[in-house]
Amino acid sequence: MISFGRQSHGDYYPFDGPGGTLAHAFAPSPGIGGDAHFDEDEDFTFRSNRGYILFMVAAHEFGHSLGLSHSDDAGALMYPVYTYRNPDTFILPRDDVNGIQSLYGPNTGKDPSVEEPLPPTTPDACDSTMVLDAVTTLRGEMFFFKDSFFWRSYPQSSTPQQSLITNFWPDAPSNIDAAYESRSSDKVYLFKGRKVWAFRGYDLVRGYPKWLTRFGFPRGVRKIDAALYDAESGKTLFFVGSKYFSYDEGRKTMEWGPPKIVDRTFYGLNGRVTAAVQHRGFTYIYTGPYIFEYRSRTLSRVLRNSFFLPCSNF
Ligand SMILES: [Ca+2]
Ligand SMILES: [Ca+2]
Ligand SMILES: [Zn+2]
Ligand SMILES: [Zn+2]
Repeated sequence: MISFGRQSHGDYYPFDGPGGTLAHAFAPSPGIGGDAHFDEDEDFTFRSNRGYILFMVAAHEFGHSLGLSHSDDAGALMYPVYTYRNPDTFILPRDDVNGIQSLYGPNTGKDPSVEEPLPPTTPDACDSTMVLDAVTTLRGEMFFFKDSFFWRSYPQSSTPQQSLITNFWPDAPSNIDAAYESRSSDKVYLFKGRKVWAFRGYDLVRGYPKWLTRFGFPRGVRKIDAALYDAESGKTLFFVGSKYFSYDEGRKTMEWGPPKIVDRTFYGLNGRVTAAVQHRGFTYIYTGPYIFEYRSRTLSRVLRNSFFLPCSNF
């Protein structure tokens, strides 16, 4: 039985008004088992990122109705925190597929001629070959992007927290190319292809996304590999292939002249830049799963992803 109710609605689990609990469902058993109840006081929506998408909430609850409990995989449908996701492109994640198949077995009636999308997996910090999409600071924290996710590292905690990008910025793209924080304007910029998004706090800045050309890139630049705000010079470096462009944050103009060669500035770097960030006076240039640490343009050591993102499975 599927129903909507508010406050006390006939079981021992009254709802709590707007926010808080969105719905609940009972594990398989006789009587109330399998039933799903939705809080009538919530703003459920079909597609909008204001309010809660009923499809996502219902899919989670029916997981409970079928016997699944919560997952600690931040990408799972059965993760206990509601996150905005586009229901048109949602594919049941691997963790939930594994969960439901552990109860009911795999689908034996599959039509082999129909190609089904692969269940997405959540990036794992224990994967030593993982290549991050982008890294940035944001109001004293560090953000590490990969696919639809980021890890957020709080200064007061040693274990970075993983969540979906849309959990923080519902309007943001996934699989971004680059990111950086402009401290002077208190904005964070996310880059994907020829577009750039700017956020202040959780909010998309009015007028965004904009085209890359807004920064003064030549037309031939179709995407950037990484972005780095350099506190010393007040410039943002945009890495494209073996070169980089410098953007003056104060004057809001791209530096005149041809782009510079990356490894003439960052000696010792031996691969394409994949991400970059400054933190506590050091510059960290990522190339694949390696991090090159520089202090005033001098290479001090080569680290691995695990330096900031320790593997916490054991
Ligand atoms: Ca509620
Ligand atoms: Ca990148
Ligand atoms: Zn109920
Ligand atoms: Zn739940």
